[in-house]
Amino acid sequence: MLTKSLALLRKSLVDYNIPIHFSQLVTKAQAKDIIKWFHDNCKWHSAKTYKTVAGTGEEDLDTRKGQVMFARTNPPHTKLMVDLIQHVAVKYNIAIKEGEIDWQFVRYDVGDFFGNHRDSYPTVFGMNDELGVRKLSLTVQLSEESDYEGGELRLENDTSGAYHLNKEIGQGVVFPSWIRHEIKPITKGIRYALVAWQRGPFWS
Ligand SMILES: O=C(O)CCC(=O)C(=O)O
Repeated sequence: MLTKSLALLRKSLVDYNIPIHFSQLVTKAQAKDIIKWFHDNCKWHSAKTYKTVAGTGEEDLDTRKGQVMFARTNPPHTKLMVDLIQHVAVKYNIAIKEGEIDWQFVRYDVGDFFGNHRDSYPTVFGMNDELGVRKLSLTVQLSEESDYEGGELRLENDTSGAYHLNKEIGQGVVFPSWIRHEIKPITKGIRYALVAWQRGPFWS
C-alpha cells in the first residue's frame, strides 16, 4: 500500500517536472549577509553523512568532504525561499510541518565534494522524530560563478534524467528530498551554498 502510494506520488512529481528551478532568490549583497550571519551565529562542523538514514547509523566516510553550519532559525533574506517551499508543497500536495525547516550553510574548498545521496528515504521510517521527515530540499547558490570551478550540483530523477543547477549567485532548486543529487569536486576556489530541508509528516 505504502509502496503503491509512493509510486503514485513520485509519478505525479515527475509529471510536473520537479525539480523546480528558481532564479534571483538572493542578490549578491544578500548572499554576503547570509554568509556573515552564519559566521556570526553558528559554528563550523566537518560535514558528515551516513550509510542508510541521514543523521543515524554508520557514518559514510567516502561520500562527503566539506564544512557545514546548521541553524534552526531562519537566516536573513530567506522569506522568499520559505514561501516558495510552501507554494511547492501546496501545489504538489505534499504535507509539511509549517515552520519546521532546518538550514545548512555549506562550504566546499578545493577537493571537497558530496557524492550521490538522498536527503531522506521515502521507504525508511527512521530519521523522523517529532519534527517530521525531510520532505523538500532547497539549495541556493551563494557564491559567484567565477569564484570557483567544479562544484556543479547535479540532480537525478527516475525518468527525466539529469538536472544541473545554474551556478549564478541566487539560483536555487527545490526538489523532493528523496531525489538523488551530488556536488562534483571543487577544483578551484570556494563554493558556498544555503540548503533548507522542509520537514513534514512521514510519507503516507
Ligand atoms: O551543496 C549543495 O548545494 C547541496 C548540499 C547537499 O546536497 C546536502 O546537504 O544534502
